[in-house]
Amino acid sequence: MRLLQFSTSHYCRKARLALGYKQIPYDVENLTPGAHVLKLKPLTGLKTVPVLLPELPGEPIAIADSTRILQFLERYQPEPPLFLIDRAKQTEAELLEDWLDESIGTATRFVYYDFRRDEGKHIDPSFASQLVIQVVRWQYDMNPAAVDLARQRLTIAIAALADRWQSNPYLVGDRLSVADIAAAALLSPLALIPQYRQNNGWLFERICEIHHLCREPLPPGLQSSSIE
Ligand SMILES: N[C@@H](CCC(=O)N[C@@H](CS)C(=O)NCC(=O)O)C(=O)O
Repeated sequence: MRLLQFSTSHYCRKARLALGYKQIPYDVENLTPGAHVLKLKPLTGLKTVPVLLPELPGEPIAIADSTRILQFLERYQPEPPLFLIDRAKQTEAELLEDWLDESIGTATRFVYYDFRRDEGKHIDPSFASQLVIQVVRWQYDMNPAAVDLARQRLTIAIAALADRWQSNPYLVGDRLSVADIAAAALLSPLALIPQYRQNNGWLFERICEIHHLCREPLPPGLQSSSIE
């Protein structure tokens, strides 16, 4: 299998966590932002990564969207399962996954890129990096009002996740689910932002645990921390 990705994308991290959990061998192909559209549009009709190319007879050529990729992986290799046996719990996990994908992953992106152009500029002050940050901010229309809304959304999300994750290793039920994978990936960029790190140690502990379970290298900011 081949994963088309941007190396820094938190949605691509979500796909890698699932591949790692199931121990499915795969190669990655890192696309160049901008030029990626030329490759992806004809393949999937969309312009986002991750895209999985199963490269297997009888399987689709390309699967776009992290949620679809997780569904495909569950069908292709059911063990170890990412879907919960209890139907109601699985639906709850899918709802959380969708909320994390559609709302929280985007809010994280807004807050993260705002940080990287301001207090976090020292992480990579190079012209090339700051140019990418400016382009992404322009692409997603990241103005101060939108960043403020995103911050508020993250505050509510972290409080909601705390109710589940602080006292239980899993967000739903007693096993890893698509909800845990989505949360671990889509909130991981916050590990570089001191304000989030200082106030939510439990969150980054869970993110590390899930990366270990999935045999995926820890995200930037957690790589050599005491949490590890
Ligand atoms: N819902 C999609 C979102 C993926 C997504 O937003 N990917 C971003 C990278 S983090 C992307 O490919 N952006 C490029 C573009 O929109 O042209 C998923 O879960 O796969």
